[in-house]
Amino acid sequence: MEGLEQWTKQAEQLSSRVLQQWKEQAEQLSFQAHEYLQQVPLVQQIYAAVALLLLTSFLILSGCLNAKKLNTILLTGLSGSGKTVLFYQLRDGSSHQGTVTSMEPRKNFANQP
Ligand SMILES: Nc1nc2c(ncn2[C@@H]2O[C@H](COP(=O)(O)OP(=O)(O)OP(=O)(O)O)[C@@H](O)[C@H]2O)c(=O)[nH]1
Ligand SMILES: [Mg+2]
Repeated sequence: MEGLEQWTKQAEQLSSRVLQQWKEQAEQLSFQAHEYLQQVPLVQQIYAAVALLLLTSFLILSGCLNAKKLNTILLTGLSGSGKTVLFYQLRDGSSHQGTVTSMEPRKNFANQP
């Protein structure tokens, strides 16, 4: 038991050290990016932003146009709410009376071993 606690403490220390390193690296990178961006003229920044906007719009539009139409639907609802009847009506238009509930609650559940 003591070994497990020690191992957990070591793992926590290691993960916090790794996270600290990642945080420092991210801060350094963001600082470098900021320095670099300040050297780029404003006009070029605007061109880059517009190009990025156009590219994103193009990708979203082409994704929407080429999206395949799936023939899958998901029926959800409480037990006995009419999912099976609705399924049969969608499938062949039959009313399919006398459906059987898929799940019956277990009786005397608390007494079961
Ligand atoms: N009056 C009326 N009864 C309905 C309607 N839809 C379903 N029922 C009845 O409700 C009962 C339960 O319908 P099911 O389709 O079996 O319900 P379910 O959602 O599949 O139930 P589970 O399989 O237990 O999840 C059946 O006796 C149906 O005949 C409806 O629109 N109106
Ligand atoms: Mg059902």
